[in-house]
Amino acid sequence: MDTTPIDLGSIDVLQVLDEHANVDASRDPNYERGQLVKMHRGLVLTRSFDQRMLTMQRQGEMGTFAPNLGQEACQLGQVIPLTADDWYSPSYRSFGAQLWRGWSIERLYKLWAGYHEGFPPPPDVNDLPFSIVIGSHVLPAVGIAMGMNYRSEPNCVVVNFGDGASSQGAVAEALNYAAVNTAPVVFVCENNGWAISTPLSKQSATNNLAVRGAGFGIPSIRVDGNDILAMTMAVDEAARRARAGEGPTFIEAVTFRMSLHTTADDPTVYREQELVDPWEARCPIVRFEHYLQRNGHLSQTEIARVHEECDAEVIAARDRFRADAVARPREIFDHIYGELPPELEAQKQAYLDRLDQKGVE
Ligand SMILES: Cc1ncc(C[n+]2csc(CCOP(=O)(O)OP(=O)(O)O)c2C)c(N)n1
Ligand SMILES: [Mg+2]
Repeated sequence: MDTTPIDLGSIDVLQVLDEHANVDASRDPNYERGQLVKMHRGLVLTRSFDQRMLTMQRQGEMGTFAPNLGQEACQLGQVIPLTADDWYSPSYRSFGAQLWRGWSIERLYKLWAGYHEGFPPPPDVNDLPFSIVIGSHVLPAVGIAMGMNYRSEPNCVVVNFGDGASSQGAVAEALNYAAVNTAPVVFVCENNGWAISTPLSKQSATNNLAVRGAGFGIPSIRVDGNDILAMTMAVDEAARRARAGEGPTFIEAVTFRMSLHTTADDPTVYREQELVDPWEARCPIVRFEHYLQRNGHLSQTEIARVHEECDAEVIAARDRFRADAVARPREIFDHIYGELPPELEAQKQAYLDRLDQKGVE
């Protein structure tokens, strides 16, 4: 099992399970059955949630939503090796990782439906709220890692950002600062091929984004992002290095955005289906299920049951969300400023008057 980060010039793709679920035995981490079953459940729950959210958005229950179809392994693998004392700084597409870290399904429903109760991370979960401002959250993640350095805490921070974000200046500054100061941070660049309608080829002259980490002197590695075992191993090794005071690692997770950028997007107007089709065969969940079956960890019947149970779990959470989520339109000015600036105070008054006129509570 060789997960040693590789120098610029020899950056390679780490893969344990190939597209046909054949295992590179020299790299198989041989996780225990209990861990493998938990990982599988996490993948399936992520997909069930994704599909339910899309339906709920189309039925008017969610404001918007950023699906992660096909990126489930990449997302879970980046947090599976973390402890509760490590920190995670997600992007808006990271709900699979959030579910694994301890966010409840109801909290995520509330978040995407616009209820402020859904936004704060749950108590005792060391996560930041996700960032929508592309790349901006990578700098504070390095800041948290520097805090660990100053306090000699043996922990690390994982921060996740996209291929598009990797072209932002803030990300370059974060990489450089972390490298120079040996910050215990794991940069996970989730290269899903697209930044909304912009393909990687239009925003990067190299299709190997791991060189962006290596260029700053950070040990960097490319990983098959649709291979849950490879992702988990790579992040585990990077987290171990970070906690041991050996500084940052840059992981380029190569995957593909199978679905919409967000529910406001229609990819059929800018990309051909032929580009998407080959990735169907690389489905991270099907691949892992073949592995589990071949190794006698789960039967076909047990796998089907996990899918049913996860679907039932997201439906039950939806029903609790519906019962609990009561719109309170009078609060919409209340959660940003401690003291409202005068122009917003005037807007608030006008808005409240209008609610009064319409008889809205
Ligand atoms: C600073 C900034 N610029 C532009 C946008 C608009 N925007 C939202 S998502 C996105 C694309 C991001 O692509 P990528 O980083 O590859 O992440 P992905 O959506 O593929 O997960 C852009 C340009 C933004 N949110 N923030
Ligand atoms: Mg992208």
